[in-house]
Amino acid sequence: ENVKLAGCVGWPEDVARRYRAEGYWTGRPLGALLRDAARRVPEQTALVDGARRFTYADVDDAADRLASGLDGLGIGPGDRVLVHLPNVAEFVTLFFALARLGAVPVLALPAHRETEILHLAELSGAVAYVVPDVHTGFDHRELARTVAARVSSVRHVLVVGDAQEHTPLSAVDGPARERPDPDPSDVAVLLLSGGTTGLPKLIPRTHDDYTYNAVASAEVTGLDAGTHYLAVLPVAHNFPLACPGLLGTVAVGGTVVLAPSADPETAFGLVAAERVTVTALVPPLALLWLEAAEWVDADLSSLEVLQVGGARLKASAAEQVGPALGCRLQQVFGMAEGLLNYTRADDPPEIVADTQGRPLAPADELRFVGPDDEDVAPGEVGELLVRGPYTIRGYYRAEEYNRSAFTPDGYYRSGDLVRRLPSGHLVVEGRIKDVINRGGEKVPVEEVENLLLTHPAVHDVALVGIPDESLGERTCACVVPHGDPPTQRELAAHLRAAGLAAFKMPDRLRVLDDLPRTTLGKINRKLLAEQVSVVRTVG
Ligand code: J2J
Repeated sequence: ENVKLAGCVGWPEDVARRYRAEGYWTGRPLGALLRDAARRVPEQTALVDGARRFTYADVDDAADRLASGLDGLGIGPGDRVLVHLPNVAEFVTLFFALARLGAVPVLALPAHRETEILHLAELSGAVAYVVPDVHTGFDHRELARTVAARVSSVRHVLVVGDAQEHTPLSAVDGPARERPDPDPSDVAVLLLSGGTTGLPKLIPRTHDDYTYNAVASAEVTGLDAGTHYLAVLPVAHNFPLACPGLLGTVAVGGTVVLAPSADPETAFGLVAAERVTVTALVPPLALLWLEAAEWVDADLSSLEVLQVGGARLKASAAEQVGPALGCRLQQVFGMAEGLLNYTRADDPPEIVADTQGRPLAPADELRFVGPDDEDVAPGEVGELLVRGPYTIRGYYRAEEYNRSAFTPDGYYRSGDLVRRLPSGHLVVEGRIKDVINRGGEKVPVEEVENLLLTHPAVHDVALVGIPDESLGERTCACVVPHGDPPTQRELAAHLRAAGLAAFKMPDRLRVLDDLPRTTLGKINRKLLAEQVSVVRTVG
């Protein structure tokens, strides 16, 4: 057992030895990425957040001081800290401060609300909850009150900005000093799974595996000290955090520019002003950028690489990226559980347009299986199973779920239906897991259904994905009513009152007399999705 945080599943000892011997795991903790850059290029701009600019020396010092301050609050190795911050500089200092302490950030998304946050706080046993004061009109201090009152492990609420009765993060301070490095095989971060059935799961990533993830990704994406990476997506997500994202950029001593919002006008302004070279988008945003490039007057000539991932990008959109934005497209098929696939700079154009890339590491082991868990014929579509040097062997504190989410020999069952071309590139064809991929935002079907069932007018419900031009798919709640059918507005209000993230609100409502079932009595989701996807023409 090489992971000391209780509730985690480590790699078998012989496998771990091999990953070290083959150079995947170098023993470098995440905190060292920043430290090394601060030594090499102390005066280089590390971080831009609005009018605030920080050199590597600044961020390094701020992280050390914050680490001491957190230490002073009694936060130490192995403690979980629930981080619920948007793209602000404090996210970066806090992330590295925790890395240096050996404490473990739990990375919630800005869109998450009470339902998700309470679940994450309880599941992780977080000792602290870190929030902005008000973000996009939502007062996080109020939510923090609820969390502190309801989750007994939470001893500290730290606020970026006006803290009211809570502790301002800026007051958490102490002398900058070097500390002993955490063990590189320790858990460094708990990411959220977008890919699982039921409530969100926590993904334990170690220093060794996540450092490899960021450094190797920086290499395939071609980052170097001249990189200006624009973080458009929330940096709490694996893609902009470490694929190569923020951590990959720090690893090469480049500059990270934090975008306060993802809309093209804001982002294009930052691209022009900061001479941005690389950014990462989900497909709906990429489509928006392609359109906006025609009417927003901004100099995008610095852009070299646009990464697109999180959901399938249409080939027609992929082909437009070069001509419209004047940069190279990199498709990314990734998952917070580990495996990353990238198209490469020297791939032929049709591979870049038509595939979701190929695995990052030569040691990534992929299988494509049918319902019987047998390998499908080469080139056929099967469920993608994976294990490798940066793919987890188990979710955090999920012993029972892990038995079905992983094979006995340690492969992660991705739930994605994928085929592999002779070149090794992958094409994502669909999925078998109960998650709706709403333009890269993952909607866990069961979680939403269970909340909908608590509405008095809902007798039975199924949430299904229906095709959508820009999002790829959107959600439709198929409701069998109890008495008068509820309206979509009532259902949304009900879910909002329960504190569910806005992206999980059903986009559509269909009222039905009953739900189609399989012979085993389970809801026939496939048939249901087909039924409600049919555009009804009025005769
Ligand atoms: C189709 N489906 C895709 C793609 C992810 C980089 C990029 C994305 C994520 C991510 C990530 C897809 N085409 N190009 O962590 O580092 C779907 C699959 C996958 C699930 C994982 C990264 N790229 N997907 O999206 O953990 O279904 O990670 O299993 O949020 O998104 O979701 P998530």
